[in-house]
Amino acid sequence: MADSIYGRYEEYLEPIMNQFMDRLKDYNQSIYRDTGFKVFEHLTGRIKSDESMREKCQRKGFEVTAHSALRELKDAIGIRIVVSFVDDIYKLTDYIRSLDCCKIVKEKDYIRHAKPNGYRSYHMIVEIQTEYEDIDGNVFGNYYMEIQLRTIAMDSWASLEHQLKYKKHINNQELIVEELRRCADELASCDVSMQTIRTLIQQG
Ligand code: 0O2
Repeated sequence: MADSIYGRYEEYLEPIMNQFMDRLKDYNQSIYRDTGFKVFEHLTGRIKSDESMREKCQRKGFEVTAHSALRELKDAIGIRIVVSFVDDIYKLTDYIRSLDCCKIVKEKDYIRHAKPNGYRSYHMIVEIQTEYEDIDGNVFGNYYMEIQLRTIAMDSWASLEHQLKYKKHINNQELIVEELRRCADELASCDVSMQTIRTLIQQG
C-alpha cells in the first residue's frame, strides 16, 4: 500500500479531531444543563481520505505532499455541526471564537451569502494548538481544521445536492439544478420562520 499523503502525521489527525469534538459536546451538555435546550443536534467528524486529499491537491494546483495536505489545504480534519435553529449557528461561532486553543483563520458565511446553486452553511477554518508535533517541527504543533455549521434543513439539502457531484450522466440536469435552487430558498424561508417562532415562544 502506498504511504499516506499525511505521512507520519496521519496518526495525530483523529485524536485532534476527537478532542475538539469532545469539547463541543461538553459545551452542548453545559448549555443543556443550564437551559434545558441543546445548541446543536448532532456532530460528525471525518479525516479527508487519502484519495480525496490527493485529488484536491491536484485540482487546486498544489504538489501532492504532506506539506500541501496539512498546510496549503486546511480541511484534512473536518467537523460538521448540525443545529435546529439559525441563531444557534452564530452562538456556536461565538463560542469557537472564544476558545484559547484555536485561532480563526478564515470564515465564510454562506448563510447570509448563499452560493448561486443555493448552498448554505457557515464555514470556519481554525488553527488549533495541540500536544502533537507538526510538520514544521513544533512540539506543540499547529493543525488546521474546517468546521461547517448548518441547520438540519441546510444539511439535508447539501446531502441531496452532493449526489449530483458523483453522477457522470444525468437526465434533466437543468431541471434538477433549478428545483434544487428553489428548494434551497424555500428551506431557508422555513428556517427563518422556525427561528421567529422559537424566539416568540422563548419571549413568552
Ligand atoms: P468534501 O468531500 O465534502 O470535504 P476555497 O476556500 O474556496 O479555496 P474550498 O475547500 O473549496 O476552498 O472551500 P468551500 O467553498 O468553503 O467548500 C468546502 C466544503 O464545503 C466542500 O468540501 C463541501 O463539503 C462543502 N461545500 C461547498 N460548496 C458546496 C456545494 O455547493 N454543495 C455541497 N453539497 N457542499 C458544498 P470539498 O472539499 O468539496 O469536499
